[in-house]
Amino acid sequence: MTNPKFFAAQAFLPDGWAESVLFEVDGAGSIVRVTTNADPAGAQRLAGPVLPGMPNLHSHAFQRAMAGLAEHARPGANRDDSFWTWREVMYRFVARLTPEQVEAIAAQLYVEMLESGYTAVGEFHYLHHQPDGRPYDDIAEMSRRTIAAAAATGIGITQLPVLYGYGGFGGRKTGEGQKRFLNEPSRLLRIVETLKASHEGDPQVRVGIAPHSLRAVTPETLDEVVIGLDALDATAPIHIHIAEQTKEVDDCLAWCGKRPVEKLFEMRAPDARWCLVHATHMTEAETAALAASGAVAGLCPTTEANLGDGLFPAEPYLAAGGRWGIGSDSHISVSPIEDLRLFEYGQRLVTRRRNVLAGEEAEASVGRRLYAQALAGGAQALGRPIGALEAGRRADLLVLDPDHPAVATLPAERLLDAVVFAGNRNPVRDVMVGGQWVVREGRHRDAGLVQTAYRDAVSQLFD
Ligand code: NGQ
Ligand code: ZN
Repeated sequence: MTNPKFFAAQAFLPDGWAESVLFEVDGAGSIVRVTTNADPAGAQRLAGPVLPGMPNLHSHAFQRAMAGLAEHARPGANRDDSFWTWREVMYRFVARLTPEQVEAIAAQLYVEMLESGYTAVGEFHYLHHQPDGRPYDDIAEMSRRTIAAAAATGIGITQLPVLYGYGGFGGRKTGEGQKRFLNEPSRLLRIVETLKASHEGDPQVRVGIAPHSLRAVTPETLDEVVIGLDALDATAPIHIHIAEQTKEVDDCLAWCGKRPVEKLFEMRAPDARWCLVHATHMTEAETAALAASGAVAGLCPTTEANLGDGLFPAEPYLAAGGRWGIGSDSHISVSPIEDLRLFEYGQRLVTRRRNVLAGEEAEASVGRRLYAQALAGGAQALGRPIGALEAGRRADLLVLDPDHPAVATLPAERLLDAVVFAGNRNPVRDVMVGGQWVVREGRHRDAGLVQTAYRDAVSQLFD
């Protein structure tokens, strides 16, 4: 059988927009050749301009079903609702979830991600055990549920089983709401090992780890889990939440006299395998150190806004060449366009300037620069060959609706600005992941079935 070929009148390649582009895709779903100024003969014609699919580097899938549950002031709250009171709502929500519910919620979420243009997800997964804290018969049961939802819906996944052992800096005891999350490093590594064995050779699945935060591990357990991971896969991704809230910075200072990012660099020099999620509160020195490290900052602008975290120091970080990608995290919004737009708008609102995150000359287009950098950082953080339309990468692509007002009227060099800043109605028409069509004309192939299962699962929860 010959490889399928796809022809796009315009496509966003690593060097920029190109015309008359032919993609040849192999049977395993990878791009084997990209030809520009090509002849469309024998190829399937794509309906509009083509972009690489966006990696979503940070997800807690189950939180999709609680979006909207914590936007209501607590009785007598006196306006002191915060990240920490949101977390109490989240812990109550998580207390009863079954594996079946988690799978149904994840499938609904991944359908929404695919329809909005995300083609890969990093699942930062800490809901490991039964409601009373005992492991399931299969210790990897819950991880298998998100991976199964990814396989069923067609999104690529980097599963990141979370190490969670403590309830605060310096090895504090965990609380009641955290008991489903807990593992020793050795048991967490067994989960990683069994998942790796089950998905060996599957180009759609990668397995890494996520020490939850410096609140939930100690220097010793962090060392142990990273060394253990090295023995299984020395290049596997490592993600960690860090410096999201000012209270976290204060508590870290009280514990060790250093700030979280500063402390992590002292503990384990993060490099290109690492993704530091949020990294909101950094000094100039921490910002420069993270930018120089080659690690990725995992930014989740809509969740960070929703939770009242603060603003990432984006301007100095990008100026120093820092790498970053985006995640939808709590899924209060599931839209790469909205997250990229808010990333720039946060900067405009505080600096009272415009085009704050533009680069020099060739990178003067803010939409294009943000889209391109989020692709590169997301691909790196997820540890899979994605994020660019070139030979050797997965065939993960978005076909924009040629009739969308933001797409139809502007020249190629303005197209990503129009999509990011004016793509209010979703401009994504068709989505291919690993060479397979999963979304056609704006709708996922199983959207109806998945939504019915989601509604059933969630209505049991709220009974
Ligand atoms: C989480 N989410 O693990 O889901 C966290 C909250 C925590 C965000 N930080 C819990 N967005 O950090 O302790
Ligand atoms: Zn998170």
